[in-house]
Amino acid sequence: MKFVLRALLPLLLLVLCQGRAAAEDGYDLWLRYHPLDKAAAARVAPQARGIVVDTASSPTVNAAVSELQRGLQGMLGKTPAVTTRGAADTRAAQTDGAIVLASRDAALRDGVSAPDLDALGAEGYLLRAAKHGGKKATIIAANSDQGLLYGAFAWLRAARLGQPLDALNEKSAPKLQLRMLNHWDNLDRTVERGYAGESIWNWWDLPDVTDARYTDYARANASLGINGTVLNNVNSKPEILTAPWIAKAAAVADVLRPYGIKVYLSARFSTPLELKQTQTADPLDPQVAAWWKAKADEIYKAIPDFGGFLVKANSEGQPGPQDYHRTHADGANMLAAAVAPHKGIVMWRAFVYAAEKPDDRAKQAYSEFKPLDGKFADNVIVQVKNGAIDFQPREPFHPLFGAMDKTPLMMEFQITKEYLGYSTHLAYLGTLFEETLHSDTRMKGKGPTVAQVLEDGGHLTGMAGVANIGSSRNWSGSHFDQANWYAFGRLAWNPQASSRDIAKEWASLTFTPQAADAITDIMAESREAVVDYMTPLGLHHVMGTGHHHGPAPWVDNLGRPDWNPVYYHKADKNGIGFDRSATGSNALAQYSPEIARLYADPHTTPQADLLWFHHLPWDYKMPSGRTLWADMIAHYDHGVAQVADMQQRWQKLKPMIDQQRYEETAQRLALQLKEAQWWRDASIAYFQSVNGLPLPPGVKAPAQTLEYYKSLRFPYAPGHG
Ligand code: GCW
Repeated sequence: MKFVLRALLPLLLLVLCQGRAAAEDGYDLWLRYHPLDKAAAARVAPQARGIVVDTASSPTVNAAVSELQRGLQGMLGKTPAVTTRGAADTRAAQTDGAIVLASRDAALRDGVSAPDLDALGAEGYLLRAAKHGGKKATIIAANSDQGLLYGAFAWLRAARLGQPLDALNEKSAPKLQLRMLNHWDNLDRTVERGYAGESIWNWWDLPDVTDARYTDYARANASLGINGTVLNNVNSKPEILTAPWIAKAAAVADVLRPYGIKVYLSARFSTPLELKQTQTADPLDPQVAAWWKAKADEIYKAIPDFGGFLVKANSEGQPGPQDYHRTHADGANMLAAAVAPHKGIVMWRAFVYAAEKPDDRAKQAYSEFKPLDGKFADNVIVQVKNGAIDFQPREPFHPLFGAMDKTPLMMEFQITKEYLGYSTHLAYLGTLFEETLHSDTRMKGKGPTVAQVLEDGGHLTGMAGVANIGSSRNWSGSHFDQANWYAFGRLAWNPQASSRDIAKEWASLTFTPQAADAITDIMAESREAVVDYMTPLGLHHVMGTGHHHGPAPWVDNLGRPDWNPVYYHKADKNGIGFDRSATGSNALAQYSPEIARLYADPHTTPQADLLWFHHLPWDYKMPSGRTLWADMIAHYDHGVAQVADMQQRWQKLKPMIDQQRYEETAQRLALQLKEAQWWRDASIAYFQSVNGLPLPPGVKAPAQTLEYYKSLRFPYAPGHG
């Protein structure tokens, strides 16, 4: 027996070790409650001797308790005892070091002031080292169960980030009301612009089978304060609003509800007509309005806290009110009236452009929505993409921000990286989000910034992120793409937070505090690297047709002018760039007079947006002293060099990162380097074929001919139909 054991021991150890390594597949996200080292455990354990639930029990409170238990079990290897109301006197003397989940009343008894609690609003929380029943304790207080849940996550975060738990005094309340994911998930489980496997929603098995992953999804989102999710693609199908699918959505809603996450659906404007239940989808037709009212009633019966509808109308071929010569406001208000009795809302997208209109695509949303300012019902919020074209690696902020005084606007960011290298390129989007949010609209001299516009939006405020979540084991397709989900959630809670702080926090929680600074440095430079090797100096939309993978600045033969890269860069023998000043499309006039004035002159236009607003000669003198052509090339080269740099920095971190996540990231960085080089080479080869200029001295010629780059095809690229 002994001998057998001894012989088996190495095998056993191997299995155990592999078991541990396998746990490092990224599934745990930033909620990775691994055993703390000795010093950290000595700091945390005395502050977590018990959990006291000084509030009435509810599914949400239970979720908070079980998260604390899970976290403490993971970090300390033991679960503290829980004292609940009813079962015991929760105010009776405990030992020092309990975590107390305190309702408003309980918090007042523990000495938290009413104004402090008032400041938390409906969803905020407070963490404070105080006394409870005469003993030292940490009070987690809130005005709602949801606030307590957020507080529990915040305490766990503080514990893992090494904050002094015995001196906690943190108050936090969300600055926006709607903190929302938008899934572009189709009913067949494909995901438009999804690079992380199939849809997380297993529609086929629902409603009878609810994947355990839905609960982990809810935990991850609640840990960031995300409180809403649109389950299906904005390119929506009528079926989603039929009884079987409402039942499926209801089953998901049941799982998410304890975590404070409401379910919303994308509605196709022509649904009643396509289901052959009305003769038209005209929003002013009483029969149509009645159909939507009845439909809303039906949905609310199944999902009493249903959030409402998200609508993409009259954009890229989707039906909408304009099909009946009605306005976006007519359409939105009709739907809004249907959900209003249930306190539902309508999020109406401003991402509209039409091929028939010869005007600059960047101007169309503003042109259509600005005249409608003040015409939307109270429960409508207009959802505006961060920039006026389409989720490019860099765009100036959308001119609608700051221009709609009487209409609440919410931000739409894209978390999934449709245009920034899918889930293979490492690009931290926190810096992109922050850049837009910090942009100064200069509508009132100095300010408001886009973040302030969002926060002052009126009685509805919000931010949406197009999700990068799928059924892939690590959720987002790559480990670093998890950071983009994280950053979105943290910025939706506080749009003025620093992307660098968020990156560091994420890196500490997801990897290890020892590597956090180095990882943060990689992240901080990563998105600018993408801009440099793909679209430097304000270039945009030069990606491959349809799938948007790789460079294709040469494409000029698509059905509509504004689908062609040549439409966006307008390069010819003499120069390059889109003139959006008064001599061109004058999109600049949609911004505040001060921005319009500043950007009218290429010399006072930020270099990063130069070719977005100006068409300039190839020999235009840049502040660097180089010509525009030489400067562009320098940017391409810099982008490639940055990726090489990121790769080397990652290699140095090897001893600090578990093997699986190290390798998976290293492989992607190697691929990114190849693709960055491809972007650089193909772009230079093409633009050189247009301008006929020699390469500046010392610049390496592209590795292949332009014909070679043009010949590449990607019919099976993911995320695209
Ligand atoms: O970014 C573009 C995408 C489309 C998307 C559209 C939109 C859902 O290429 O795939 O459709 O924007 O935002 O509606």
